[in-house]
Amino acid sequence: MLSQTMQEALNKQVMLEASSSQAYLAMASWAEIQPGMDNVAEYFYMQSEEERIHMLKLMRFINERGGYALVPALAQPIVTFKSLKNMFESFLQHEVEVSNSINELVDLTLKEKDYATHNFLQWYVSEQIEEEKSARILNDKLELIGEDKSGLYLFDRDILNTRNQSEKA
Ligand code: OFO
Repeated sequence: MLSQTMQEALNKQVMLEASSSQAYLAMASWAEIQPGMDNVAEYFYMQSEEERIHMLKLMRFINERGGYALVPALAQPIVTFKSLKNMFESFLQHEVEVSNSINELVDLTLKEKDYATHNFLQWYVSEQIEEEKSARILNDKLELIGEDKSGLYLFDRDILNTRNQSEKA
C-alpha cells in the first residue's frame, strides 16, 4: 500500500512523463515542417509514444498499490525552436530533469522503506541512463556538424538507427 506522500510523489512523476510526451510531440511537429528532417520528426514521434508508455506504467502501478493515479492537466510545451541544435539541447535538458526527479523518488522510497516502489523504480533508473546517453550522443554529433549541410543530411538519415541500437542494448 502506498503512503499518501509516495502517492503524491508518483503522481507528480505521472505529470512529468505526460509533459515529456507532449514536449516531444511538439518537437516532432516542429521537425516535420523543417526541410529534410523527416527522420528527426519520426524519432520524436516515437519518443513521445514512449513517454506515454512510461506514464501509463506509473499510473497502473499507483492503482495496483492501492493509490489513485490522477490524469494531469498539462501546460503547452515549447513549440518553436531557434535551431535543430537548440531543440536537441532542450531534449537533453528535459531528460536530465526527469532523471533527477526519478532519483528523488528513489530517495523517498528509501526514507519511507517502501521497497516495492523502490524495486518498481529501478526500471526507470535504467531507462533514464539510456535516454540521457542517447540525447548526449545526438547533441555531440550536432556540435561536430555545426552548420554543415551534408552533415545534417547524414544526421537525419542515421538518427533512427541510433534509436534502434539503443533499444537493442
Ligand atoms: Fe520517461 O523517459 Fe525520458 O523522460
